[in-house]
Amino acid sequence: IRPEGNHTPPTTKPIPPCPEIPPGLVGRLLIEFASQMTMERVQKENPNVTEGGKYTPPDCRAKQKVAIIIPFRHRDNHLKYWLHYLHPILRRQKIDYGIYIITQLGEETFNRAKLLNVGYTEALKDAEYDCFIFSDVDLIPMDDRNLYHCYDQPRHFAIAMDKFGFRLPYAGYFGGVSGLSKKQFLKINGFPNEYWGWGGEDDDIYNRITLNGMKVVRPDVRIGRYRMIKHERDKHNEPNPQRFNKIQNTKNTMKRDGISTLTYRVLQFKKYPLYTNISVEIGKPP
Ligand code: UD2
Ligand code: MN
Repeated sequence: IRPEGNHTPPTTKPIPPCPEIPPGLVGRLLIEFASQMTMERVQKENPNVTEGGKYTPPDCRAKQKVAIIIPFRHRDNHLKYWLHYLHPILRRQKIDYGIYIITQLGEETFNRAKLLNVGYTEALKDAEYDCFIFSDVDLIPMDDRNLYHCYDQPRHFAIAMDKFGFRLPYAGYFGGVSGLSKKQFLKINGFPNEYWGWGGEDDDIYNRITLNGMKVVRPDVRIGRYRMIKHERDKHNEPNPQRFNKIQNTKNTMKRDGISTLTYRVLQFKKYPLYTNISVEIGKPP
């Protein structure tokens, strides 16, 4: 029995900064899409993810707060796999993060880059993010050493995809998964809003980066490996015939088309257990 009146004050140990290289990583991962996936299962696997798809490492202080932005329409099956694989990876990486699904409402032509601009803007209304990672819903990293945070220069993560034979398809490729700090994103006036349909928007973003005196950094090709869930080209996302012409003009268009001129309407902002969904009207091609 402890003598009364001998109270030790509760010790609130300050938590240390997260280590540069998280100790719990496992390296190469087995990624497959054959087994059935359900949202219930993914929820059970990830009890410590909080409302809206947020997570903060319990045992260390992360340097950055990361918003992960996914452009989306009619890909529910892919989203289940993405959440199933990514939540545990991000947790092992000791990332302080939130997941934002940006759903384009209606059946007008898809516009990936504009949805990403919306994601940037809306995530910042939700919390004070420092870093923005833009990911396709169908891309899963095959190695957890590919750390989902921001770097000194804009980062391209998805450099070695199965569909391209695990190689960079061309030197200026910037598709799939990329990451920019708030400062880097604002320096390029965000992403273009005027690429409707498939293709070119990633090249325009690459041009914005180099034209503004930055350079793209990438992980080692052995680490930046990805699997893409096999799919057909979606309806209402036909290849944009203007893309070849448009990417020649980034220098002129980037000042007048970007985050500074973004307009849209949010119709739903809803926090689910494993992600936040933001459904938006973004208009249609002129
Ligand atoms: C490539 C690039 C992608 C983008 C695109 C051209 C890879 C792996 N990725 O993807 O980053 O540059 O070409 O625009 O090379 N989406 C929907 N619903 C739709 C249409 C698209 O959710 O109806 C989203 C979804 O997150 C998808 C992404 O947009 O992953 C890119 O579209 P995609 O997967 O059809 O294009 P893909 O694989 O050729
Ligand atoms: Mn795809």
